[in-house]
Amino acid sequence: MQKLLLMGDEAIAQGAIDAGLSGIYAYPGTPSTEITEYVDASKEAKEKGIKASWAANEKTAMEGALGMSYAGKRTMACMKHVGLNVAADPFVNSAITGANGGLIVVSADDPSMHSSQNEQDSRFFGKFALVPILEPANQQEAYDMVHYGYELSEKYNIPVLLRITTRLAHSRAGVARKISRQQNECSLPKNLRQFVLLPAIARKQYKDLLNKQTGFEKESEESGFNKYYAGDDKSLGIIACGIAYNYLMENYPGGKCPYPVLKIGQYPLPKKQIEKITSECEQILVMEDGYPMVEEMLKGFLGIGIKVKGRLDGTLPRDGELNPNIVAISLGKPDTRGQDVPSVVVGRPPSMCVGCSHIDSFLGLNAALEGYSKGRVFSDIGCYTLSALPPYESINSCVDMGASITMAKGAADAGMIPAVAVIGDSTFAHSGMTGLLDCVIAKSPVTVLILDNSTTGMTGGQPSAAFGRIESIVKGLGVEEEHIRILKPLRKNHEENTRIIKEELAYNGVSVIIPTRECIQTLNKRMREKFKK
Ligand SMILES: Cc1ncc(C[n+]2csc(CCOP(=O)(O)OP(=O)(O)O)c2C)c(N)n1
Ligand code: SF4
Repeated sequence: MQKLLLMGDEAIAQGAIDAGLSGIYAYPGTPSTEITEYVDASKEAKEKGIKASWAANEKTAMEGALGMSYAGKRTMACMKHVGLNVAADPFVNSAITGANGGLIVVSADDPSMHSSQNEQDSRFFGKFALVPILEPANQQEAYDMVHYGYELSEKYNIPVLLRITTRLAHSRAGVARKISRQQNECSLPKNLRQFVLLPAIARKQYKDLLNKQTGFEKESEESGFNKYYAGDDKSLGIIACGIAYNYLMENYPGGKCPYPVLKIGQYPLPKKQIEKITSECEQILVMEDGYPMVEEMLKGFLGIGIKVKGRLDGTLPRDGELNPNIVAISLGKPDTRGQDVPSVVVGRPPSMCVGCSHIDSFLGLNAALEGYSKGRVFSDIGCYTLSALPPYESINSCVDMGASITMAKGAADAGMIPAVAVIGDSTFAHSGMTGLLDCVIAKSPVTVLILDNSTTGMTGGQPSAAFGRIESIVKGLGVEEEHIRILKPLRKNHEENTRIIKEELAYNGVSVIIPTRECIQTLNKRMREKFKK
C-alpha cells in the first residue's frame, strides 16, 4: 500500500477521504486547521465530490456534520478545543439523537497553550457527552482511527470524538494507506423520530445512549488501540494515554520498557485491563497529555487504595504538555533536556506584520481615545489582539470569540461610557452579530470597530463568512445608518480616521466603525498566484 509522509492533521484528513467521507465542516483554529485545508486542497477529494466547507463557527460546523450524518453519509466536524465549547450544545445533544452516517468530531487540544486561551482537555467533553473517544499515539494511528471510528459510529449510531494534541497534529511521520472505501448512499435514519428531541423522545433516546455504554466498554476492552504490554519490574505499572505512549517509548529505544505498560487509545477506559495492571503493580504512574483525567478516575475522590502517581502528586508537572524528557524525569531517568535557548532568540513577542491594516486602525483609535480615561477597550481574538502589546497597548480584554461587543455592553451598562469593542470580520461572523443585536435592542452607548481585512488572518487566511457582507449585516441588525462609518486604515488617512472615531465615541448610542483594508499576507498571496498564471 502507498505510504505518505503526513502531519497528524493530514493523516486524519487522508484517513477520512479513504474511509468514504462525503463532507467535512470546520471553523479554523490551531492546531486543527490543516485537516480541512488538506481536504479542501485534495484533488482526490474534489474528484470524489467531497464537500469541504469552512463554517461560520464551530456550532454551525457541528450541525452541518450532524445533518449530513442524518442523511446517511460519513462526515467530520473539526475544531480546536475551545471550539468544542462553542459547539457543545449540538455536540452533547448529538449523542442523544445518535448518528446515522458515520460522524467523527475532531477536537484538537493545545496543552501548553501555544496559540490558545486555555489548555482544556476535550476528553472531558467526550466523557460528559457519553460518546466513545479515540486518542492516537502517532500519525499512523490517527489515520487508522478514522477508519475504525466510522465503523464504530455506524455500528452504534453514535458520534465519535477524536482527540488530538498540538505535537501530533503538527509533526510528520510515515502513514500507510488502506484501500479506499466508497461513500455511503443517502439514506434516512431507521428511526425517523430519533432526531426530534422533544422531552418524551429525548428521554427514550437518552436511555438508549445509557444502554449503549456497555457496548462502548466492550469495544474498548477488545480494541487494538488499547494494549497491555507485559514488563518484569512490577514495582511500577504505567498507563500511557495517546501521544504520552510515544513519549514513553522514546525513552526505551529498543522498545522494551521494564515496567508493565497499558497503552490507552480508546475510551471509555478498558476496565479489565486497568484492573489487571493495578492488581499486578505496586504503584501506577499515569501519563496523559492534558488534564489528569484518568489519574483522577483511578485515584477517586478520597485518593485511597492503590497508589496512583501522575500530574496530581507532582510526579509530572500539573500543567503544560508532556515531552520525552519530562516523562524520563518522572521515571527517575537523567534529565536529557538540550541546551537552554540562546538569549538572542528568547523573548521575541509576536507582532503584527509590517503594513498590517490593524496598525492604522489602532493608531486612529488610540488618538481618538486621548482625553478619555484608560481601560475601556474590549477586544476579541485575532491578529488584532497583538495590539495589547507595546507599542500600541490599545486593548484591555480578550476572553473568547465574540466577547468584545458583549463585554463592552456590560461595561457600558455599568456606567463606563463610551465603551469600545474591537472585533475582526471573521470573529464578527463567528459570534459577534448576536452581541451587536443585544446592543441595538438596549440602545447601548458602545462604539464597535469591526476590523475588516477580508480574511481570517490569525489562522492563516481562510475565507471569512462575513466577506463583503459586514455593512449589510450591521444595517440588518438595526444600527442606524448615520452611525455606520467605513474607514480606509492607511497612514495618510490618520487625521480623518481619528476624527470619525472621535465623533462616534461622543455618540450616546450604538456606533459601528468598519476599517476596511485587506490583510497584507493574503494580498501578497493573491498577487503571487495572479502573476504565476
Ligand atoms: C472558539 C474559537 N475558535 C477558533 C479560534 C481560533 N482563532 C483565533 S482568532 C480567529 C479568527 C481571527 O479572524 P478575524 O477575527 O477576522 O481577525 P484577523 O486575525 O483576521 O485579524 C480564530 C479562528 C479561537 N481562538 N476560538
Ligand atoms: S496576517 Fe494579516 S491581519 Fe495578521 S498581522 Fe499579518 S497583515 Fe495583519
